[in-house]
Amino acid sequence: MNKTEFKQSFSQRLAEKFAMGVADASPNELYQTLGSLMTSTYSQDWQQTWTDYREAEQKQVYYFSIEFLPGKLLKSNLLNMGWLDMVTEGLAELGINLDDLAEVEPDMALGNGGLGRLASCFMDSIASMGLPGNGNGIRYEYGLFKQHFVDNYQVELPDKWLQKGNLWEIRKESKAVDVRLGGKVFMSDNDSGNLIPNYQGGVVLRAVPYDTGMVGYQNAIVNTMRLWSVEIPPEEEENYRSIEDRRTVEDLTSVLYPDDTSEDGRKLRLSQEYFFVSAGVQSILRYYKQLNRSIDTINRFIAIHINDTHPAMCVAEFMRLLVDDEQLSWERAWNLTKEVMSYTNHTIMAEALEKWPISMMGSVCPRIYQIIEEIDRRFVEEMTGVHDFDLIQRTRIIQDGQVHMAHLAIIGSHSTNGVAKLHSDLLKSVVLHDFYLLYPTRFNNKTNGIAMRRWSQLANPALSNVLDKTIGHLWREQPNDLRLLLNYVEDDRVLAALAEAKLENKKHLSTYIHEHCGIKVNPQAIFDVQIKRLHAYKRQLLNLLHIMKLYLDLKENPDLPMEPRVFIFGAKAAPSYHYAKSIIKVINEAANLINHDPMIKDKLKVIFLENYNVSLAERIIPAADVSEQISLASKEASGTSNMKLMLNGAVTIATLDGANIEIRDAVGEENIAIFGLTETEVYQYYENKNYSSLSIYQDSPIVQRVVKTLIDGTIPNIVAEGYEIFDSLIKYNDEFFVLRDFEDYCLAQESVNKAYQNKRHWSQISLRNIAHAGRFSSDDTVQRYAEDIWQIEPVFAHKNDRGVEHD
Ligand code: Z57
Repeated sequence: MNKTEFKQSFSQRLAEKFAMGVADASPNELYQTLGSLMTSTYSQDWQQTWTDYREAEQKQVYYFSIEFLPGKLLKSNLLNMGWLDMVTEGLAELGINLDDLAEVEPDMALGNGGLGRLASCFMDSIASMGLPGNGNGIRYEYGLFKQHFVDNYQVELPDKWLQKGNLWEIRKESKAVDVRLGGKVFMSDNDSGNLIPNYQGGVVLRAVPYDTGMVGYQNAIVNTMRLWSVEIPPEEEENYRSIEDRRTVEDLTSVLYPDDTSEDGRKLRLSQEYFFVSAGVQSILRYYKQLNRSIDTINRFIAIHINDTHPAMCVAEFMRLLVDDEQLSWERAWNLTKEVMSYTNHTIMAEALEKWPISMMGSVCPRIYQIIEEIDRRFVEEMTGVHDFDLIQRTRIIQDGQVHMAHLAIIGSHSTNGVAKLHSDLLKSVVLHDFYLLYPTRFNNKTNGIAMRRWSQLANPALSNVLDKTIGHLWREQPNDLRLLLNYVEDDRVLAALAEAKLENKKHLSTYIHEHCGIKVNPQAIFDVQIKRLHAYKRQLLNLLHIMKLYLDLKENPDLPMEPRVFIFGAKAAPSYHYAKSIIKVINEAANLINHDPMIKDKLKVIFLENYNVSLAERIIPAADVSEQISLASKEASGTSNMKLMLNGAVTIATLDGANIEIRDAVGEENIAIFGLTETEVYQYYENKNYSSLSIYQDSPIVQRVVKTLIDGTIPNIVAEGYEIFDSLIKYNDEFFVLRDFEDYCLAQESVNKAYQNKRHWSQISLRNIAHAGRFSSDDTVQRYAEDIWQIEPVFAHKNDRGVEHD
């Protein structure tokens, strides 16, 4: 399609859909029109992709994730279709600004943070690499809550993202499957003498899939993200007389659990997990049976990936279908299951390692619980005599009346990976050490990555233009080509152009800040950004304490030589996470104090932007000068905003945690500000049990002075929160060693302040960060999963192989 044809089709589609001309249409009507033109265009490729995979009988991966966080799809689909420039220009000629249309698309926020966003970066990359892969998840009626501040407290509002419809999804009623929940199960022999389950009571629910096309980058591949929604099967309608009965069913896929990292054990969550696992695995088996291949070769055609432990019941559900329905022997089924399954661990935080009471699992999915018992029994039997008793007891699935989901995932799969080098090493040496002794070859690392095109081309056109003019446009397809930038590290014109692009982005963000917070910030100031979920281990508190130090220093000496700084926060707290909400309140009150103190002027501003989400990230990241990655070493499995900020030229202040270490290795010591305890030192404190925040507090006047601002009235309106946080630091011995790292952090901050004084030097550091960011492309990450874990190949390679064979 060319521009003229596009303009014609667009006007025609608008007339057909809304009986309107361009002049009368609202941005939403224009958005709906453009979207429908896009979906009806790529649907041919989508259908062809299904057919190609099926006809080539290609091995496919199914990525099971309880969260997906795609954000907006309009521009990224346009880019991947190869339509972005044509549509931008065509619409402009019709008097329409594409950005106004993009604005009305609701963020698809079916995830909390890093884990869900990673799943969506992977979906983009899997399609873009031409890999046969599908997402499998839940179509929540409500996405992650919208965050508002009222009286500087977080308030949560529902996210009704589906209210105006969702033009990217297709409801596929014909592909629905039934999922059984609750009731009891008894095993008995059937006529042919096989053991079969008999179900009594419980409910049968219908899982209806909604498919969203995952458009590959200019390769005519469209993969599928399949999200399941619950319905009452028509033939069961009579059993649901009351509104409450119906509501109990609808609740199942109604809301996303708003916890990040910590798990709150609720029956509804367990039911959600079984629902999307069972629906997904059943539909995979239905597909496989259409191929008319022996069930014994299913491992050559299907890979199932378990993203964190939430879908770990895939192991048992797959066993159930092979043993109960396909009547395979346990041993044959078990070997196939292990070959099909693989698992990624995303955290070492103990509270996130899911465990379910056996009574609850027995009542939600009784047959699955039976199967897990049998897996556990056979595991103990197999290991007895080979390994010592205590090791077996520590690694078995069922312990102390609980089902350990990580144990199930590791035992029932052929691969367990962490998400950054340090994290994967810690899994082997500490967190999952016992399992490493049992299965050393199953453990591997896959450092996370990011969807380069979204986080550079789409989010940062100003920088992209500079890159095109400097190193050509190949970096857009080959992120490693960003290294060519290093040739220009002494080129004043390039350095100035990079600084100019950054300033432009900072001006845009300043406008947004003014519109949303009523505060004017100076675009020349250092924009210092910490954007991530609010969590004690991520230590937003450390950032705040340093801000209070600067504030006190400035009050004492208003002429302090200091580059003006704008500290920018974006963070949601889980609604039930009291401490995290207190941190938000305190940062907001400190911001209010500092921003309105006439003595401080432009030197220091603190901005906490409401409702941090994917779209807001796309505004903030291109405008960042400094990236705050300050978790306590060992606690952040990887982090991914660290990669996005680096790609956009921000300079990182970091602890040696997660992927920060790999960022340092990439850019070199001189181009990153490292501070704080190492993971080894942290573990030494644990071993020796000799951390004392009180002695640090008592020995350091500066720590004392800053910590006291929490309780001495310096920060107004925070009596309860101030004491709560003060106590966490002093009375409860500072679980995340904030005070221990404080002074070192201040030094790192001072080095950043110094570096910024020399603009040319700063631009050089920034350039080196951009130049080395290519290695964090999720295209490469999924390629490594494809080769090492899933054993899948791009569809093109397959086609080529065939072509060569037949010639
Ligand atoms: C989540 O977003 C992450 C881990 C979890 O266990 C849960 Br639950 C949610 C995050 C990690 O905290 C990040 O460090 C990591 O980068 C991200 O997952 C993707 O791997």
